[in-house]
Amino acid sequence: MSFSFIQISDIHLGRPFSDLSKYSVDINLKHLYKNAVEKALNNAVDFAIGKAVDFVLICGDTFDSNEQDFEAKIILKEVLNKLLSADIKVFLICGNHDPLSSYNKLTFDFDENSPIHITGLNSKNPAEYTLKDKSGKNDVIIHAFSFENNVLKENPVKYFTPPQKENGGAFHIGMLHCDLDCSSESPYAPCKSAQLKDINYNYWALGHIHIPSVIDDKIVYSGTIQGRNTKETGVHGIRYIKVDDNNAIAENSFIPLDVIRYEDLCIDLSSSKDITSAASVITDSVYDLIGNDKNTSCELFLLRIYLTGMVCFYDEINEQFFSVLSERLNNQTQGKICISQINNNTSIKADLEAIISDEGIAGEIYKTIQNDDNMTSFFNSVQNSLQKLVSDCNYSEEEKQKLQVEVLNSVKENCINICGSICADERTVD
Ligand SMILES: [Mn+2]
Repeated sequence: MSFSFIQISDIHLGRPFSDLSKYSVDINLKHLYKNAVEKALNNAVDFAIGKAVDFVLICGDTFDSNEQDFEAKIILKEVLNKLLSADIKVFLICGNHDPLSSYNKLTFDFDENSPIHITGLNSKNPAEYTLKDKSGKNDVIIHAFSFENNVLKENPVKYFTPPQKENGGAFHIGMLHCDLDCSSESPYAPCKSAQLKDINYNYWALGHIHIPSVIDDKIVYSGTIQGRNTKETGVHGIRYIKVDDNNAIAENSFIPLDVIRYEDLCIDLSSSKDITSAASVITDSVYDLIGNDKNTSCELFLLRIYLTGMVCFYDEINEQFFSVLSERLNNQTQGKICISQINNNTSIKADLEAIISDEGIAGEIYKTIQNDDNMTSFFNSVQNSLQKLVSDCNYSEEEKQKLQVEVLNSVKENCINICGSICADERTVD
């Protein structure tokens, strides 16, 4: 048979949005914040029902805390019931935020025959679920592992059984909430991707890492369904997987379903001649960013903008410029964009002729950095100080050369910049 499923993770029901005070956020949006996670989750349920998937995998941290709040429980129960009525099975593992010990059997009164499986609640942990197709043949085996408590310092891979001979024809899925390829000191189920590959399952549905990450086609973190802070920038959603008759993965797609999105936008203003053309460059970049999102689920973008490049209108990039631009973008998009303070990392464009003809410190610095011998010995002394670091990195000669060119170019650029500021100051004093 061919079948399909979705992978959801790190829903963190009950977790508030943070860092909001940094954005020019309209208080009327309170309702949106309150319901964004529930909306994203319902988007996932609608998607699953629309695609008539066979089952849904929920990979841990469904609740934000051991103390699941009442509303969070209601939301999950409603979602599970919707899937149940659509004849879609659900497999849920518990993560470090919502370990097994925090689940109450009375709250989730699904019996052993129910299509809702909370791993560890109705079965021993780790659990093995076998899904049969209509002919009664074993086709999918789900190996699921839950956190029993908030911390799991041991590597959980040993709890997973490799596919057995008699199940050779089945499609094996591992479900695990873990810290992959991290330090072995991690208190959140540290393990290695090579160990997962060795188990030889057809797919690993992982939870814990909030930024969606594909380790390879078969080992995937779907990421949190809805970003909740500035560390969780970028698009969020779920994974949709279709398996064909030959047990091959025919489709493995990321489906964006988030409602509010944090984004960092870095904009180079080097090519702008003046402040108004800089404003156009910024506006165009913002529209490009939100225009790239063909999916309509996202209702609000929270942007941090970083301006870079050398500009001759440095002094004009001020508070007034920021607030005018933020307000215009917010109005033009009917409130779809809120901007935090724009970070001005631009620098004054150096007037090279003024630097070259300068008879003071700026001219001296310029002459010094133009001398290759000076720069090589400068780099050597830096390299000597960082000897251990560079040798630890096992750089090849070619990579060291490349590093030298990059470092020296960046030093030169910054020096010229500083010289430009010195000359500009001298002019002002005149
Ligand atoms: Mn999490």
